[in-house]
Amino acid sequence: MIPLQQVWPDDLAAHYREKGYWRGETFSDLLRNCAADQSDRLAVVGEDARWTYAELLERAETAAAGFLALGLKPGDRVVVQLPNLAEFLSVVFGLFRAQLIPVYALPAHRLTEIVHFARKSEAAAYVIADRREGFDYRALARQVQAEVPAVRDVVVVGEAEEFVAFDSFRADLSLLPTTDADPSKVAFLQISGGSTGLSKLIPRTHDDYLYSVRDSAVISGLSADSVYLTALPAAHNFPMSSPGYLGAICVGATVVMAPSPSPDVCFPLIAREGVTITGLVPPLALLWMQAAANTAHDISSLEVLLVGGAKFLPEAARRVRRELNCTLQQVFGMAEGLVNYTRLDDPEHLIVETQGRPISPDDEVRIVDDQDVPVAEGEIGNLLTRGPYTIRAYHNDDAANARSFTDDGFYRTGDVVRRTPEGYLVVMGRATDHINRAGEKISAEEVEDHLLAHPAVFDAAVVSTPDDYLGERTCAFIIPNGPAPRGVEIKAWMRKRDIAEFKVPDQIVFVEDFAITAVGKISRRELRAALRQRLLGAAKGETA
Ligand code: OOB
Repeated sequence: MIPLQQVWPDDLAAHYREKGYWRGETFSDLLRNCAADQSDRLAVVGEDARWTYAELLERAETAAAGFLALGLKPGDRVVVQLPNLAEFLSVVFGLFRAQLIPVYALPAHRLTEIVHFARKSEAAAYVIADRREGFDYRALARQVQAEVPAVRDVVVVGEAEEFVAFDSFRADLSLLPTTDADPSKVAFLQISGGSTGLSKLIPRTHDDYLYSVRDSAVISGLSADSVYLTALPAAHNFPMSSPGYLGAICVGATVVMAPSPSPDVCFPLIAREGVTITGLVPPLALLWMQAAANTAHDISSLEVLLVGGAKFLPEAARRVRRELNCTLQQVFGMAEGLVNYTRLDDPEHLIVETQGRPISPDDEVRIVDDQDVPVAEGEIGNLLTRGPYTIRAYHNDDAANARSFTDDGFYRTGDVVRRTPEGYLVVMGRATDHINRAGEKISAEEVEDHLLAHPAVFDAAVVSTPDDYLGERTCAFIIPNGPAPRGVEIKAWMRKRDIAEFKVPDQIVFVEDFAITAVGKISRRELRAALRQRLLGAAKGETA
């Protein structure tokens, strides 16, 4: 098995420890300490669950024993693909307790993605829910096991059929490791948005991640009286740690798991549970503002709304206080590390017009031109960063690492930003070819690869186009092999490729050629940029 690692230079690691960023605490310590201090307080509310901290700890220990009883060994990787259930927390804290490594997949992922995660992480097990939104994850698990037999165990929250029922786990605590995990070691693998091809795996350590979580909780004003609503998919880095349900657990607050982020589901939960804080991507924030105008539910307990994952335009940001009667906190983060927040007491113009400033005084931010030369202060450039919770490498991916990190360890975020005189970042755009569709990052290259497998497709280039609601949507330019099929046929065919639905192009445009007249070789990036320009000025007639 390829070892998991995340290594910072010794001098920096020593500095991060000395500053108290890295405290030598593990995820298991976090829950154990919280349960010791707040045992009777409500920790988590799910569809049919209301667990105190003591109960969450007990369930996590039972889960840990159950996973180990299957024969899994500390260090084994386990793909977790669960919707927002209370069990999400007992499963992942169980895995942490057993020193197993969660690999976080989204409920929207399908066979192609799960097989990739399982292979790349060398997973030994897969945790799913039985069925959700009309989709049967057990059928998916059968296909995954057929393709990746190393995924020996499938554990199901709900009706297990031939698999192992999570409910059947018994608390044989003698199976639990007696020594603690090493807090400087990798605790879990997060999935990258992916700008080139398939998602990369992001190894995060206990030390680095818990630092970002603890300080996020302070920056977002969480206390034991807070109630955090997990509205976005719990596997995503934003609701996990910015400040997210882990931030809430850090301070002994209550976490409410919402099965869907829609106002229909979330407003009654806010009213019933007295939710004080949540996080949304921009399109959902727009939807919530619209719905708040004529809801019968009392959502006045909401104090803070975090918005991030994609650019929240100032015009929309300005409406939050008035229409939702709460404080907006913009968050610009990435699963690889760096997270920026506007502060709750910032002046209105910073909250509305910027994406915040870094968590840590030791987050190093460089804004450079395409030759990596720093631009003048206030100018627009590419954002590079390193710091106490930003990774130095992806797991097992030399090519991506060579591309994504500078020689002195800065992560190339791919984002184009400028810094205000106050030191706040404004996201201006992006240098890499991914599409940010309502916060879901889609790799142009990955979608093009799928399209090229279609017999009627000679060549394909996928670009983003602006969308009032989603922020961006995908448009695929296709040169057909002969007579052009209909766009809807291509979309239907894409859906059969067992990929997440959000990767199916929103729009398809057939063209005879890419009309690139420049002599010599043109990069895919230049090609996409040229096509995007053409689309922006194009007639609508030829689109499907
Ligand atoms: C969050 O994480 P990822 O890994 O899904 O995506 C990171 C990318 C950033 O590099 C940037 O391109 C974009 O998402 N992004 C934003 C943004 N927040 C993220 N672009 C403009 N404005 C923003 N506020 O998306 C994520 C992780 C932690 C907290 C929040 C978001």
